[in-house]
Amino acid sequence: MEQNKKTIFSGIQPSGKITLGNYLGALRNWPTFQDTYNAIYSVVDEHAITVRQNPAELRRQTLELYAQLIACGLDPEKSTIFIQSHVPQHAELSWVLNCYTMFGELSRMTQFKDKSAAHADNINGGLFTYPVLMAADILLYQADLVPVGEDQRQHVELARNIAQRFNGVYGEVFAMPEAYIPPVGARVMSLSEPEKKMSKSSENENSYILVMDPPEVIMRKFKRAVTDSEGGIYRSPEKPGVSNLIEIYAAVTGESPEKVEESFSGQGYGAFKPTVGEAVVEALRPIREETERLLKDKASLETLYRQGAEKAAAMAARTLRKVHKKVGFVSR
Ligand code: ATP
Ligand code: LTN
Repeated sequence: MEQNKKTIFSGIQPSGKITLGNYLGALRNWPTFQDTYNAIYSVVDEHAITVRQNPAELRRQTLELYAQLIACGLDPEKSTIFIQSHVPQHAELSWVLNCYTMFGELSRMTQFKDKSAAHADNINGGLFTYPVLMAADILLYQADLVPVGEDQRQHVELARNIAQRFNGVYGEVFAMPEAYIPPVGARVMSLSEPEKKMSKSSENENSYILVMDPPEVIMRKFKRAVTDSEGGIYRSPEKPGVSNLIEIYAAVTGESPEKVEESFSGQGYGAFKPTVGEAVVEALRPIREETERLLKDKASLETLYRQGAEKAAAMAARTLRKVHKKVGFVSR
């Protein structure tokens, strides 16, 4: 690890197959940091089990996601890429930080409220303390910057509060992390219910585009995307579906949303929807193909995630040792 570089950390859950929202809001931005930062990225399987997962699928999705991080341009030589459960320090620090996090703070987390409503039959302790494990992920690596989509801003804020509280008692143990929210694509909305964010754990598969969706499926989902009866191609709070399509198109083509509105003005949805679909197909094609290639070579993938976990654990162990000492645990 180079001492003069700042550290960046982010995580993504293998709780389903990744969506266009995950890609535009998070993954796509990650490779841009790997030359200028100590970049550390994790497939957070421990977070994923806060809602019930099918074990065989979780295992497959974890490997697929790991391959996708590389397919999106992360270089295991430059960045540290690992699977969360392979680095036990995350769960260990999480326990300590739980004792420095207030019940009231956790009760205010909007993701907890949303997920408790969505999984009313399984509101478990892990769902509640999810943000503490996320704080542990970030603070273990002394991360300065945390690139996430808009929905995670509140969790990063909580990680800062926990760090501040801990540092307030014990001195400068943790670096103060800051969220980095990308200027475009930070909140891709559902194609079927555009008032909600596009989510990989949605029950309705027409609501999301998966990075691994074949072109014809992507085209079909865009053609079915919910719009409105007014007909104009411009952004407005009254037109969440159309606004979302404009923003998706802008994000994948690199054009500004204003420019997109201008060039499609006067056209109907019948032409606009497939144009957005085609742009998305082309943006995702190289990632899908590279992921498929990487997944064929399980042995190489295994070498990579083992090396990643080793590198991560070396950094994490340093922070955990310090924390254990500060709180008064006898050294091992
Ligand atoms: P789940 O639906 O299971 O909660 P998710 O789709 O929200 O999962 P996460 O693994 O929780 O995905 O998030 C990975 C990253 O993707 C985070 O940085 C998150 O902010 C970002 N992200 C998730 N959904 C979107 C979205 N619709 N638009 C932009 N970014 C998103
Ligand atoms: N909670 C995040 C995933 C996540 C994460 C992290 C992101 C887990 N640990 C640490 C940034 C830093 C999510 O669901 N989007």
